[in-house]
Formats: sequence, C-alpha cells, structure tokens
Amino acid sequence: MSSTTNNSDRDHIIRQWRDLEQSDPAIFEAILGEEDRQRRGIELIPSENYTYPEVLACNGSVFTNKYAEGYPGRRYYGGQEFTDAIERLAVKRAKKLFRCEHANVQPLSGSPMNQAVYMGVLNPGDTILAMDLSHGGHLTHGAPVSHMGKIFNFVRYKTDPVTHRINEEELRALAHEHKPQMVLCGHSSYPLDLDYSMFTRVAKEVGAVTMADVSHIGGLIAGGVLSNPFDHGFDIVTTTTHKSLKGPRGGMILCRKPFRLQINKAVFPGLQGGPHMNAIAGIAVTLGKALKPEFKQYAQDTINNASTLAAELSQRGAHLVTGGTENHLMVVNTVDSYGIDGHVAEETLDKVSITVNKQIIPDDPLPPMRPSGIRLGTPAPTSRGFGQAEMVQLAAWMDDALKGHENETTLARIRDEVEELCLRYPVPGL
Ligand code: DSN
Repeated sequence: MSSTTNNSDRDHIIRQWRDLEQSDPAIFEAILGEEDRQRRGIELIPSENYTYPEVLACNGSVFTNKYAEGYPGRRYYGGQEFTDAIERLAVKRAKKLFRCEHANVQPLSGSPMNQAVYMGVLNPGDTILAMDLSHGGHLTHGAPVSHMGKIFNFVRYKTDPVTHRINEEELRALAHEHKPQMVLCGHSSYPLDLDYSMFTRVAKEVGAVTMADVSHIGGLIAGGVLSNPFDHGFDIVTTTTHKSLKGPRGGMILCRKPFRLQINKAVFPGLQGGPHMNAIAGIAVTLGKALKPEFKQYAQDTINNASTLAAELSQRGAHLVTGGTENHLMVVNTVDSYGIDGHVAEETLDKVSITVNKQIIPDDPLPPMRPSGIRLGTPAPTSRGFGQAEMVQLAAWMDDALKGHENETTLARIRDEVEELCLRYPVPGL
C-alpha cells in the first residue's frame, strides 16, 4: 500500500470541525454535549465502551466516501487499492486473534451479522435451539418480535434456577425432541461463562451446526480470559466489534472453512450492499491492538473489576441474578434489593451520572419497559483506568443512591463525587 499524500498537511482535520461548528451548530453542540456527558459520568452499560482515538480517526476518514461491493480482489467498483489492503489486514488479524479459518468483517453490526449466518447456513422454517431472552439471550436469537423469529423456528432453552447454568440433559432432551438444524449459544445479559463443549456434544448427536454469538465477550475471548468456542469444535462464531473489543460499530463472522462461501454470499450480495470501509479500517486497527500483550491485561482487569463490583454490591445487600459474575457483567434484581423496578433504578442512577440500563430477569413478571432489574458492566470504566479501589467506591455510591432514591440531597452529593472522580480519569480519545 503506498500513499502520495502530503503527510505534513493535517490542517484539514481541524478545518472539518470548524466547518461543522459553523454550518450546523446544533449538531456540533450535540457532539460537544455528548463528549461532556461521557467525560463526567461513569458508563456501566456492559455493551458500551470507549473506542481508541485511532478508531475515531478511521471512522471520520475518507473511506466513508468509498463503495467496495464484493471482496478484496473481486469488487464491483474501481479504485480499490486501499480498501482491499485494509480489508485484507482486518481479515488476517481476525483469523489470528480468534484462531479461526475464515473471517468476514463486512457485517454492518450485530443484527445483520446474525441474520447473515441464519440465511447463509439454514433454510427458512429450519429449527434453531437458542437461549431464552429473559435468561440472557438476545433479540436476534429468535425473539418473536424479530424478523428472524418469524422466518425460523426458534426453540428456547433456559438456565437452571438453582445452578444458573444451562443443564446439559435439558438441552439434549430439547435437541432430540425438536431436531434443530442449528444449536446457538451466546448472550447479552448472562454473567457466567459457557461450557462450549456441552453444545458441540449435543449438536453432534442431532447433526446440527454450532454457532456462538460472543458479541459481549469477544474482547475477553481475544484477551484469553474466557473460553474460545473454536477450541471446543464450534463451526461459526459471531461478534460485534464495539463492545469489549473496543472497536468501531461493526460485526464479524468467523467460521471454519467449509462455511466460508455460504457466509460470504449471505453477507454480500445476500443481505448487504457496500461495506462501511471506514468502520473496517477501524476494525483492522482494533484487532491489531487486541493482538498486543497489553490487551490481555485489559481483559483480565475488566473481569477483576466486575468481580469486585459484584462482591461489593452483594455485601451491601444487592441480589444478583446468578449470584455473581464470571465475565464483565452482572444483573441486579432491584425489586428484591431496593424495592424499585429497573426503570426507577436506571433514572436514579442517571441523576448521579452513573449510566446503566434497565434489564429483564429470568421469567420476569414485570414488563420490559419497567422490568425487575438493571444490567451493569465494566468494559468502559476499565478502559478509563478504573481499578479495584474505584469499584469499591462505585458500589458504595450505587448502594447509597438506590437506597436513597427519593433523597435529592443525597443524590446531588453523590453526583458531585462521581463527577469529581471522573474528571481525574480522562476518557480515551477525548
Ligand atoms: N444492544 C446490545 C446490548 O446492549 O447488549 C446487544 O445488541
């Protein structure tokens, strides 16, 4: 890859922001407002993170201008010298990082990523065994409100109410009863690690393809602190790139060689047109960083922070679904813990500049907009440099705020303390 750009002239980057300020002040002000919000508050939504400054640069780069339908070396538009180079790099790094035989880095995000797998590997009407949404699964794993839930026949397994794990015999019984074409695992609100070999054992018995959606924990697998489904014989693994991986918004489908053509055709031309090459540049940068030794430390710190936060909250009387955490997230039953639903808890924590999301709990008797819990995660505060001491302090603030949710003086005091701490830990990229 060669470039004839005059690298000493970077004034255009400063000009871009000045132009935005002048031509569309409403949007400019909103960007500054969001920067300020991120700077002042603690981000605990487990699917969010602070990406690298280099990724922000890629996102705002001229790759935004370029169409690149097809794959490197085989595109439907000219001018692909640089797009081919970055996509090849992203694919090479993804394969190395996740120890897989093939990678497609074009999915625009998590939902099209999973749709492409189902459409590429299965036929409409086929059966997929997947985790129940309220037990930790994801909308794209066949929730009845999703299009995929209408096209395919999803059969749901749940977690055991005592062990909080997925019971192998129950999974086996469902598999033998429904004869699925695919056994799918993965989650967006489940705090424990999975026994991937259990899924491959059961899938093999009924001749099903295995797929793991590791979107939440992709960075933790890449960092070597959680199990990699490919080490347990999985066929297909999907992950978004903007959660624990810390990259731009995007998705990747990783698979064994025999699925390569089906997957590629399903993404393009099956489901998508031109890939977002600015995001793919950022994905390549992200994967390059995840291959470095310091990323392993980030992954370990993320898990350690979650474990400390969970222990501290529990010690103060919070009821954690599954009793604790083995990954980056936890779900707190706020009805049992504080006598308030997840919506009130989310709004209370917003008032003290701690951002969380309301969360349904297994077989939740309450509706999704006012569910029984909240979901917390540590990828973002860990990126910011928070460690064990900050987790202990954070648990104390959350506990005080949720117990004193009607006391505006307490909330104002906590907000000031939270913001004072945050200003000592700059947000990466800001
Ligand atoms: N929206 C993401 C999450 O919060 O888990 C998953 O799609």
